[in-house]
Amino acid sequence: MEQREPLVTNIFTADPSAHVFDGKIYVYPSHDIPHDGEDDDDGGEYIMEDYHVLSMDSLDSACTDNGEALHMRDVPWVGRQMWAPDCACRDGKYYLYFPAKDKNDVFRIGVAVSGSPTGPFTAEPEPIKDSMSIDPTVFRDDDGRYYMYAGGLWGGQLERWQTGEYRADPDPVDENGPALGPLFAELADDMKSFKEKPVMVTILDENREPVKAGDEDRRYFEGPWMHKYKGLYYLSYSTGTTHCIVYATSEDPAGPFTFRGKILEPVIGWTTHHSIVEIGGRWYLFYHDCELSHGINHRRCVKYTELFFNEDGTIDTVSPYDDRAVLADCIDWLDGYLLKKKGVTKDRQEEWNWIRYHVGGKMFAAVCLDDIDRPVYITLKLDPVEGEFWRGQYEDIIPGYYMNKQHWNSIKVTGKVPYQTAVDLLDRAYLTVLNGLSKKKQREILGR
Ligand code: FUB
Repeated sequence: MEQREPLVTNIFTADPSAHVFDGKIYVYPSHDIPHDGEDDDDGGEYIMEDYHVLSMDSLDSACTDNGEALHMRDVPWVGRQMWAPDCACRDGKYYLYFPAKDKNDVFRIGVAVSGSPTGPFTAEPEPIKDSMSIDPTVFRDDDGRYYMYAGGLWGGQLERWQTGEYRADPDPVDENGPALGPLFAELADDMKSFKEKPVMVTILDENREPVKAGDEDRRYFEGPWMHKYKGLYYLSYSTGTTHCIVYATSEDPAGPFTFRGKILEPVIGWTTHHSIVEIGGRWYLFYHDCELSHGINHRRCVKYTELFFNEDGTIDTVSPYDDRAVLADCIDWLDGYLLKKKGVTKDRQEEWNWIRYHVGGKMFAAVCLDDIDRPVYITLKLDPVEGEFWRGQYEDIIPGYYMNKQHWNSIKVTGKVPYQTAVDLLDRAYLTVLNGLSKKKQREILGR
């Protein structure tokens, strides 16, 4: 599957919760139903009735829609609106956690069980005791304990639970007071109940003060996800009204968490919702947008892109519509792009682990691979003055990597050089070397 492209187009999908079970990738999305109704502040446009599980053998293979895995007709307590689900595996059984409004129009969280990650799932007759609100995600810690995080403001009804009891018409939340949620609870061994009633998790700012309810760039809105990286717990979530995915970290899965930064800039459409998963030693962000429907809020599509951690544990912000991820995945597109140019040949320099591109037998570009064959740099030849200019524009373009540093320049593929700039520089490198060949050789190559 291509990065930043819809995983499936036969149905509209959203809120992807991605997991690797037994070496295969499974995505548990919401299944958006197209209609012509209006949007409202309570998410009335999200009228979903069932779940489909998506699966892929690897990120390079096609994505399969495995069909209906659970429908609301088979869940006695559900009234309407089956929203963002997640799935956890324990002892060979798969537990699908899903929020839906009960017959009183109150969001609760249900669980359904299957022997297969793709279902069909059999739902428990009642929602999980003491569950409330939306967007459950279940995280399995290294010690085998399972924690649920959940909750969403506005249509997700979290405000109705701020006193601990349900109130259909709650007081407005004090903008200068601490923000609400998300909810946190450890699951009992049966995976169908909580060990204790859910509590609200605190997210702190840089002064170790709780993030305020009015701080819309940082306060929790909905869509929590938990992952662990180098022993640290990363709680990520949507900021709702400001449309970003952000994160906070803690050494304790129950928090408090300290706000760290932004993971994903706004996507096309009002909602944003994600998951983060390690696949084959690299990290990926699964998310949705409304590109497939040209911006209709309730017709979304799920996508993925690679995520990059810095040495200090911070996460690089993804700008969903620039093509940085394509650069990091550059071998296929380089082949497609460069081998179409006249006279271009390719070989592999085993000793250095480089893939080299030549014109007229002279190298003009190369991809330097690491010891597990991941691209690290694209190295290319430029006129020295031009090279100096571009190195001044981007700190991720450095003087030649193992090469004559006057003519050769290396673009760090996980850096911030835009895709189009890299393409333009490759074109220039090709012409630089082509123009340096004898006129006779040039005529042979160009067929003139
Ligand atoms: O898909 C319905 C709701 O939209 C989800 O529960 C929220 O996270 C938002 O994505």
